[in-house]
Amino acid sequence: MIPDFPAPKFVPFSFRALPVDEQLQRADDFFELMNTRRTIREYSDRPVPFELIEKAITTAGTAPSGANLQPWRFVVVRDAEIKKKIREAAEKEEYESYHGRMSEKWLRRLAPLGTNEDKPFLDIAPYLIVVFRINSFVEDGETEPTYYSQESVGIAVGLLLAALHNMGLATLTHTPSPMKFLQEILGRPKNEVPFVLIPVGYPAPDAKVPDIKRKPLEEIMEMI
Ligand code: IYR
Repeated sequence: MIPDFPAPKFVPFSFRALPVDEQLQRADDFFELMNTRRTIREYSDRPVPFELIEKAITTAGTAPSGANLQPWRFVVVRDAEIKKKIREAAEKEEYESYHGRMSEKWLRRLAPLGTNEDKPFLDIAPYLIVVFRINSFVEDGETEPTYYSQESVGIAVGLLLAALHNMGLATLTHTPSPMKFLQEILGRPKNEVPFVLIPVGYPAPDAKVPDIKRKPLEEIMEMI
């Protein structure tokens, strides 16, 4: 090992082994919970306690990450004016996407979901969580890259969605393309790359979701 590298430091890990029947029960309960999650595109403006958002982001921050660099930033937007700016900019990009940038194959795949360039959820949902991926950082005057940041941030977003769903909140993973306007509107530095925009709130009382199915286990798992 190179002499001036930091020495690893270990602490005991406290592990509580669960009886198998409790493992099975928890496995069922968690699946049942997650199986009720749906992407929601119609929101109520009913306010959401901010503590819930903080707890969800704290949970997302438990995700594993490359070299433990935790290359994520969660920008929470509650301000109505900023939400409106984001909606306008997103709808402008989405108009271009739906009217020429997306291929016919892509549009055909989206047709069953009923999406289009109108994004009312961007100013109706009480919060937008804009997730940024930190691709480099400066320490002691030196620029360093982060590692596996796509994977790391993807995992953190998965935990965030699960945490919010567990709290009884609805979410949508929205990826307006290109997303550079988010960096500008939210005043983020260049090393923070927009990753996904997540409206959070309660579903509108009359919200509908597309009639789509999840692949069964046999289709997604291979046992060898
Ligand atoms: N970003 C666009 C288009 C879109 C793309 C995919 I892939 C989706 O699964 C859903 C939508 C939009 O948000 O409408």
